[in-house]
Amino acid sequence: MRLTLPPDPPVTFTARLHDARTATVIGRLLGPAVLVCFATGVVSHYLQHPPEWLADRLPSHPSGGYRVTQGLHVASGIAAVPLLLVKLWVVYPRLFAWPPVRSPRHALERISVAVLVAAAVLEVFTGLLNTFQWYPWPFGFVPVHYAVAWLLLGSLLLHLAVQGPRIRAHFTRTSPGTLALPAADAPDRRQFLLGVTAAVGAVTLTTAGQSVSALGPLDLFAPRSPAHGPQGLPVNRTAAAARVTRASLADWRLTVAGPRPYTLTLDELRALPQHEVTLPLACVEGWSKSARWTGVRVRDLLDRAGGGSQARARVVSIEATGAYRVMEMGRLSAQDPQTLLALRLNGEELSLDHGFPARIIAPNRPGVLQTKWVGRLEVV
Ligand SMILES: Nc1nc2c(c(=O)[nH]1)N[C@H]1C(S)=C(S)[C@@H](COP(=O)(O)O)O[C@H]1N2
Ligand SMILES: [Mo]
Repeated sequence: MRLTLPPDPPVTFTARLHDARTATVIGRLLGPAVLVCFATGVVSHYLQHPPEWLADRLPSHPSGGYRVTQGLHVASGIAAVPLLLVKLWVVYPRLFAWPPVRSPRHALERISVAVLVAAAVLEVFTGLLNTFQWYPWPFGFVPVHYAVAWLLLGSLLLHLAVQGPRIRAHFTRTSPGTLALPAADAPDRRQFLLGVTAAVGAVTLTTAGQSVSALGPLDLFAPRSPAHGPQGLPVNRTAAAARVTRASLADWRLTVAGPRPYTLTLDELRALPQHEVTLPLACVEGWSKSARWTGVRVRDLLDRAGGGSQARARVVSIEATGAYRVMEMGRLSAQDPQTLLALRLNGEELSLDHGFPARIIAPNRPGVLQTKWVGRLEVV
């Protein structure tokens, strides 16, 4: 019986950059970016949605911890965008490999790569658009971004295992196996990688200024500049968007619920011992900014309602609707002496957009949990 040869591939790729060495070198950058992004993303998720056993153990220190982890999350995610595009460009000729499936094992490998690519693209796409607060999809951002992160991690680990021998062979220039590649690749690849590094450096440097103040002057493309906003601080959701007006606050009282409930007027709050802290506001979208806050310790308010030293808190905003109207705070945060019901920001009374008459500021917490326009505190 005569064997017929398979037809030639529809396209031939002669470019030398589409080889395993280039794919490995890009992977050496993309892999760590994805892993850092994953780890810091899990931190962010558990700070915002802790399971019951964790809620009272979430550390309130270091006070700027979330600023660092979320800054890294967004920066590594942004760096992953050009790296992912380049990686796909390097390996795309394999899409046209012939025959498309050589064996059951090969078929599984291709399916796992398809899942990896789909998860990676979906993850950076949803994350990037979230930094612009743009949600052009019918599903909730948080659950999907979180679930796809695990899918991405799983398919990445599988990919690393399957490609292990190849990665080892091409990991360094002196790895066994690398010598088999045509030496003529070297200058091309060096220039290519230089370009990729420059692109990644450029997108990182022109966006990291949203959380690294030293890079502020280079902050050209981040959706929000920490330098702009009333009282030297950006505003995420304005009072107008939350439908909070001076008029709606005319009869404002702080209600503190607990075994010994009470209410306070703003003047009564101002008459209580005031404390000053310097703490950053660190938005999940990536911007952060440190500010000086003055107000009453949350633990003192809870204590007066009969909370005791183990109390946690629930905080309710006067805002009628909105995802961040009700916030829960575990014991370590509620009892931290730096956790304030703040009345003043950078030496001035809070502006309406920053949460007048009173807002929460707490160490090592995501911005979404720094509740503005607080109307009610509950001992839990
Ligand atoms: N009541 C209420 N508090 C809120 C929000 C909100 O939408 N409603 N947004 C949160 C988010 S996402 C952030 S980042 C911070 C921003 O605070 P700022 O607007 O004072 O900078 O407020 C938080 N507090
Ligand atoms: Mo935020």
